[in-house]
Amino acid sequence: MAKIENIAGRSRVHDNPELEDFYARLDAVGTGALWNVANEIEPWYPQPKSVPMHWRYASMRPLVVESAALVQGEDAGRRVVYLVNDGRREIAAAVGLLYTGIQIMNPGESMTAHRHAASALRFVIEGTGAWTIVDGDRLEVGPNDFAITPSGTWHEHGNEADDNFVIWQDGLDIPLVNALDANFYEVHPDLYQQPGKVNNTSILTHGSGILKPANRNWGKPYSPLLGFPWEQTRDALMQLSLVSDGTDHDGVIMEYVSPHTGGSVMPTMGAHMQLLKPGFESKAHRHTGSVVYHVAEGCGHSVIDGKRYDWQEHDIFVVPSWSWHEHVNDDETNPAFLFSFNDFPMINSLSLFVEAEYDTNGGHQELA
Ligand code: GTQ
Repeated sequence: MAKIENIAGRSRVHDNPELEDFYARLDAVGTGALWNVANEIEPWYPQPKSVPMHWRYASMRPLVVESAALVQGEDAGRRVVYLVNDGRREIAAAVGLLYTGIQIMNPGESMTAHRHAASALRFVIEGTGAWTIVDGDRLEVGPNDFAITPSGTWHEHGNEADDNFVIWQDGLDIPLVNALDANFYEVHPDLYQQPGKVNNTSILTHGSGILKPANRNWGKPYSPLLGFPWEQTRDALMQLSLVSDGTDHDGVIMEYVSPHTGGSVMPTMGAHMQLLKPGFESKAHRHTGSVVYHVAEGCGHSVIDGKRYDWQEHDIFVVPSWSWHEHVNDDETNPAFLFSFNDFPMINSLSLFVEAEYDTNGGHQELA
């Protein structure tokens, strides 16, 4: 049944027996009448299937820990509990075309190496001893560190601690790459990579934050820096917060960037860390592009499409494209830190970014 909109320029064709007969004959030759679907497939503004959602770490953690005893890492490939958006179950997305999950590794455990066309990122939640080898570079990561395994890179993960789990959040663009019918997957021919002699090579080479090695070419479409340590990240935000209040909508916010280009770390997904000063209340806005948030430190709440979500450390919540949202740090003494990853590099490269500011008079204004 066509969605009728009685507006000039929109589809307003009512069914009748003659047309129904015509539609049946169109269908029989693999065609259809655009006017029956036009108002659906060309909405006035984005109509995401994803809904705002909030997953409490306190609810997920016991189940994630249970999975570590129930399933062998080598049988699962990766032992991950993934986050399902109520509106996107069929494509395993947490929001939009972004996937996210919580991965747990037992002490001493390691996973086999593989690569895929989808790009991946990690945000470490808890545990020492985590490592990931990305194209031979063995990267050591700890709580609140951010790391990337770009499209096509061999990667495998492990936990060398004797007595603690490692739990981290994975973020991938699997639903996007599948929507484009462009996904490939390969298991490493030797099952495990041979790491280089020096650990954390990408950080030692590209991680200074102020200097760039001279005379070095980098021909790949992603950041040569693969790991972004928390201490350096937190310091950068704290320092910026001494001289800036940041933006009305996000507070003090910085993007993790490729030191080679100054742009997003990967071509499909970008990531930010933001600091909400004690008591900070953002203004509401909305924009195209989907965002997955992870509470790195502190507590507060966000209002997404009119509903309040109170968050604590390591909770995850999502803001679908074009949803109104605002963030509040409920603590009057301590800053709150929100890690987030997004599809902005895609939205921007396709010139599809649109932002609007919430107008308390009821309407909204498009921002230039
Ligand atoms: O580690 O590459 O959570 O391929 C889901 C799919 C993690 C990974 C996930 C993956 C990975």
